[in-house]
Amino acid sequence: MARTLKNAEIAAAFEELATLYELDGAVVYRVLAYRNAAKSIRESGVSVADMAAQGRAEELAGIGRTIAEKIQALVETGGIPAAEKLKAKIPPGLVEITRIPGLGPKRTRRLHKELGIESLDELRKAAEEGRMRAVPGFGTKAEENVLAALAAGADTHGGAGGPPGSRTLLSHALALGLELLEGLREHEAALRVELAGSARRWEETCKDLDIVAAASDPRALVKAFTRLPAIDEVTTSGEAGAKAITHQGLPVDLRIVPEHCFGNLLQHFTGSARHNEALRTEAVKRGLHVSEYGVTDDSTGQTHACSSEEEVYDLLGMAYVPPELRENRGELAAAREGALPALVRIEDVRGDLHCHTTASDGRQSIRQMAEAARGRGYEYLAITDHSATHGFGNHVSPDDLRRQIERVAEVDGELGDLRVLAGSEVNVLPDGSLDYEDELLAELDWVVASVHTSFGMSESGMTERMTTAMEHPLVDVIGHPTGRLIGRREGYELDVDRLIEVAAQTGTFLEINANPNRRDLSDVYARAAVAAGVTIVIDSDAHGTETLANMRYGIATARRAWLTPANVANTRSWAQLCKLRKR
Ligand code: DGT
Ligand code: CA
Ligand code: CA
Ligand code: ZN
Repeated sequence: MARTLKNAEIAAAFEELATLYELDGAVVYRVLAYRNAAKSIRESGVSVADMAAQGRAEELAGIGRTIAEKIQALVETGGIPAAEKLKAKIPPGLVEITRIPGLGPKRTRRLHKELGIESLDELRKAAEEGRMRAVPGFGTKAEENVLAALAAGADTHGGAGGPPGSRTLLSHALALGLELLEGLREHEAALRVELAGSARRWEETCKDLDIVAAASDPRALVKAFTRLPAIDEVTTSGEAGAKAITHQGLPVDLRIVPEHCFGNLLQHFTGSARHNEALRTEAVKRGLHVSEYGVTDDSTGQTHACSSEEEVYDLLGMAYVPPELRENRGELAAAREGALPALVRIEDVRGDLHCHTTASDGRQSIRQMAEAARGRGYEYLAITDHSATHGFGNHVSPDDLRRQIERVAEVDGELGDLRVLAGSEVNVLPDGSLDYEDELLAELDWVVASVHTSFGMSESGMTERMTTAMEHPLVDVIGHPTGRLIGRREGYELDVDRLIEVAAQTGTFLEINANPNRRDLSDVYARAAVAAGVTIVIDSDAHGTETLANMRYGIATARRAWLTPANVANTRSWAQLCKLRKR
């Protein structure tokens, strides 16, 4: 039998199939179906090939019968018949062209149709000779981008799956990490099992997962680990632990440690390396030597093993440092002086002030979102659908918004103990104006202003645009202020220091958008904002009831930013929050 295909390989085959269909001009929903299938396969925690071999592929999220059959064919024969057919008719060079940043299947198709381009070489020539700009939607900038991408070797990278060494978004890593923890904790040999490393510090992305465990029978626990359904391949394994790779391609480091020094090892493997290095340097000044196995007093030569992390910090004369702060950003001095902040916790959040419904690009109704918010114990929820000019999904015309305000009031009446607020996520237009009239905005309880278009402005233009929006008396908060998408898109050109300064001057709140792809403001910027006197709002930006729970990633960013409940507007009651805002 052939080698079992990895999830990433199967996902890449469906990614390619979607691209081939799109190049062929297939209807949009078909292309989307294969793209979604590819995503679902890549993120699957179990082996998709094994599921297919057992005839169970349809049990996977997003996989129906047609796609299940294609997976089966791919696993058995090494190819998907529909893809082979398309490959026979579409020049192979076109698929390569779609991988160039800024092109993609739709634009590649247009270049093919208008200029007859079928290969990277022909593309390069067309760009060099200035022929691309004759095609609608392409200009000299597009030609420059193509030449730059080709020079940078964009054509040599594989397509789907991301380059090797790419980092995994925390939400994906954490979901896997918690599943692995659960699997390990269930085992009879497990005494203690904890997540360490960047995932425990709630960083934005993780290179790998680190797990620290103590076991009554280390070999048995390691063996159980290598057999967990999430594990694809075991790289090394022994009494001290194992290194493995999950089906999603995320490496996992399991270390088994003696229980009496569990605290030392957990502290060591939680890191960060920067924090630990500073910690050790500081300890040496006090005549102490910190290692993975204990804290040694240089004068007596005695080593204290610590079963808890609290003991480690205590021996060094410091308060316990929460993992989110362990980045060597001043936490050691604060811990020594007893000046660590009382960090904001998820339980402190009393409401969510940014979410979407089917009125724009959300998946549920106002009523459903409100019930879910009440289920989370919130006191208030602002419904903030996209405004009139938003480019995706439905948009809310001024008349739609007036009806929405009425509907929100109805739901608010129906849900006695939850305050449902009528809001909007209003687009900030390139000149800094908003896309509803002031009279209409004045009828809203809550206004989020965000940039969703014209990302390509100059730094001064974009900063001016945001400044103008913040000077508007009815703008309560700037949504996802820098516009970055973690691992995918840098924020737009923006003078963030100036943004923060004007937010402080105008009394405009700045958002920590809790979507794990955004976490915008970042920890560093949020800390700077609070230092400058800005109040933060942490929002889920949920597009469905289940993503209200993304609030935890916003809280994580806030904690990494050293924020206390007082720095966060929505730890207050709605009445108290209203006193704090500028209007
Ligand atoms: P990552 O994996 O890049 O997302 O970030 P971490 O922090 O999880 O890094 P990783 O997995 O390389 O190592 C886990 C922890 O082990 C790290 O946070 C601290 C500790 N560690 C690793 N290498 C070193 C080192 O060279 N020196 C010190 N002091 N600690 C280290
Ligand atoms: Ca790690
Ligand atoms: Ca590691
Ligand atoms: Zn939004």
